[in-house]
Amino acid sequence: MLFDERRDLENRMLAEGRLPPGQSTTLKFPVLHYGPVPRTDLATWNLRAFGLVNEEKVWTWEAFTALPTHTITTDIHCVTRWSKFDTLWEGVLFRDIVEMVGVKPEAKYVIAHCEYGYTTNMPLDAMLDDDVMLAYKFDGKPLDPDHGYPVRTLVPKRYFWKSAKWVRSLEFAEKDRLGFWEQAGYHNDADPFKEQRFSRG
Ligand SMILES: Nc1nc2c(c(=O)[nH]1)N[C@H]1C(S)=C(S)[C@@H](COP(=O)(O)O)O[C@H]1N2
Ligand SMILES: [Mo]
Repeated sequence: MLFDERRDLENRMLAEGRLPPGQSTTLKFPVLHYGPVPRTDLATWNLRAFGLVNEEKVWTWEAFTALPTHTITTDIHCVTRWSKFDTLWEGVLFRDIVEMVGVKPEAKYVIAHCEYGYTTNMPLDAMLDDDVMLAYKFDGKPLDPDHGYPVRTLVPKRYFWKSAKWVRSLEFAEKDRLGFWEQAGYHNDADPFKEQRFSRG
């Protein structure tokens, strides 16, 4: 029964061109990360934007959740070969953050820094896409601790390791700097439809 439901969905997504090569469908929401799940106290939590910006900013939880939000429904693809369709997220658009801090023209890359030192890097251009956000709700509810509570980045057009859980700061940089999985041999671009899983070498 569950198998049929999953197989039907998979065939439909394949027909619609939404299932990237080498992926299969999941109806669950798997949890994947390196290291422990942080315990966050919203009273002391903050989010910082720094580097090549006109004005560094720090948002408390109160200030961050007062910013305008957007909701998006999108597909997510993990390099470990599962894809999940029509996931519903709410948060602050990354481009709105960029607007608020005023990014300098030399800034070409964004490095997301998370609790316990996880990082992931992205070109600034790609982060300005209208589906990239700092998400703090999934399916209308606060994120689960396992899935990045209180805030994660969401970069749906890349493999899911580019979506940084427990994000605490956003660095704007002139030069690219490989993040945690990128240093471990994952592909720097991570486009699921080009199957950019691992870097050559
Ligand atoms: N801070 C942090 N974010 C992270 C990771 C991590 O280890 N630490 N793992 C990444 C990987 S490899 C994946 S596949 C997704 C998994 O997100 P999920 O657990 O919500 O499915 O988170 C990404 N973000
Ligand atoms: Mo992953």
